[in-house]
Amino acid sequence: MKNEPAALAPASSLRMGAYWMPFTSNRYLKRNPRSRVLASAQGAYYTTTEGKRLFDCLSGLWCCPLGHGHPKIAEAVAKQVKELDYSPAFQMGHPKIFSLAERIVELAPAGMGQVFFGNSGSEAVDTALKIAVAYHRMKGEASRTRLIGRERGYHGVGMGGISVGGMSANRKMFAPLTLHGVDHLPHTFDAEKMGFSRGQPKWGAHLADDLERLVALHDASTIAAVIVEPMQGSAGVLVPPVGYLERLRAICDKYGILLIFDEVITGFGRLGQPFGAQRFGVTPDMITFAKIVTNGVIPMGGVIVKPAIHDAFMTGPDTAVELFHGYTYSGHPVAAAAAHAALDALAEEDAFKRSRELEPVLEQGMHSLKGEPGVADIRNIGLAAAVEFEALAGKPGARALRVFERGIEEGMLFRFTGETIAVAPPYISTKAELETMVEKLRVSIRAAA
Ligand code: PXG
Ligand code: PLP
Repeated sequence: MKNEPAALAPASSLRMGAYWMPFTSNRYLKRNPRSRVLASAQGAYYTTTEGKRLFDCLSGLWCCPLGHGHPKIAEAVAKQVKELDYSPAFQMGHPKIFSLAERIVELAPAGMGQVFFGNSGSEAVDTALKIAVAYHRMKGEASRTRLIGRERGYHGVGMGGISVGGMSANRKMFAPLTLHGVDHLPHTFDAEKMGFSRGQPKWGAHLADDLERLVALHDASTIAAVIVEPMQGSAGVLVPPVGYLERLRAICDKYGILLIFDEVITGFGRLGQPFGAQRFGVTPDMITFAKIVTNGVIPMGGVIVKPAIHDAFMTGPDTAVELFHGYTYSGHPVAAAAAHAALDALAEEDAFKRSRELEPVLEQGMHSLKGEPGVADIRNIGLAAAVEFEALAGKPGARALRVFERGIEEGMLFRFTGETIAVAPPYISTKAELETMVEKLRVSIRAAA
């Protein structure tokens, strides 16, 4: 294969001490590095430094659904580096970023108007929260500062993102740094009411009414925005109950609260439509995105806003800066070139349709794991699914780790966190590859019992 390095040095030969790895059990991995270092990738497969081939069950970290080494994206990036490698982000632009913003607005649900760019989902989220608070101030409602997130939500690791996020491990260490005036809606998962749901659970729309409780408690005049993932990805594919997002939208409208959909995972086809907003038929006021916009090849993220939000800032003398926010690499030309090529490929390969076609294959396969040892729940929507386990007695998280490790032996790179295994395979997967993935997961679950 053309992307294979000439000679593979096994991971055990690497000096690993200097690299502090993110969201990783550093000591365990560095003691057991075999099959944990990736040397190359092509299509839907990685190759480890030991030469083991692994099917990419989570599309990287949810970001590479067109497969690795995509020739058109690689070519676009190489060309861009030679043509215009960097362009100052402030007070200057370059052609590809204007046209990219236009393309993203076209893909988004009707009614969105402008795009602000950053480099990651975390930056996108912090940007959206800042815009929300500043927007209300521009409109003469400076008292609207409160932000509402949701339990089990993941909104990246910025100070804003961990504040509205709802994963306790990501917050407790940093509690003194989290924002004041943040509250959380309850998460929507209930094993008794919706265990082993396929797609959207029928039960749970009423959980959105908790927003009414928060409005009564804090008063609408203090609330700027509600931010939720349409489908909670990191928490292990928690799917919104039928009617839930509609109800959140209605309550936000009633009280003038902005609704932000964090679509860092659900954007660009993971749920079979360009955005989760279209899949669920609910249009928020802002959408955050990242990941798939470049197929994961170059970092990029951003926020899509309604024109009314953008226009609220366009006041005062036209020589004044309207929004005091931005990153050195906002709208980076190489990221923009990668994004154009990724959007071209998504269209040319009819990728959203492909995602929809594979959804029932994944659903059928994953739910066939019901009854395997320790399986407590299975959930799915779009091309994403998760299996949640009962913990092994006295060893929280150990079962999912064992499944993950056995998966590698079986040629599968699963994603494990806590007691769950998540999969979000590439759109380019074949039906047979998804069926093999499920059978290897079954073998791994049995081996971990
Ligand atoms: N919002 C959402 C909804 C996300 O899923 C972020 C923000 C942050 O994006 P960045 O680019 O700053 O990481 C995310 C990221 C996993 C996993 O395995 C999920 C994410 C990242 C890494 C792993 O579930 N989501
Ligand atoms: N820290 C320092 C000292 C800087 O000068 C800058 C940007 O100029 C930043 C942080 C922010 O970096 P970035 O724009 O890449 O987010």
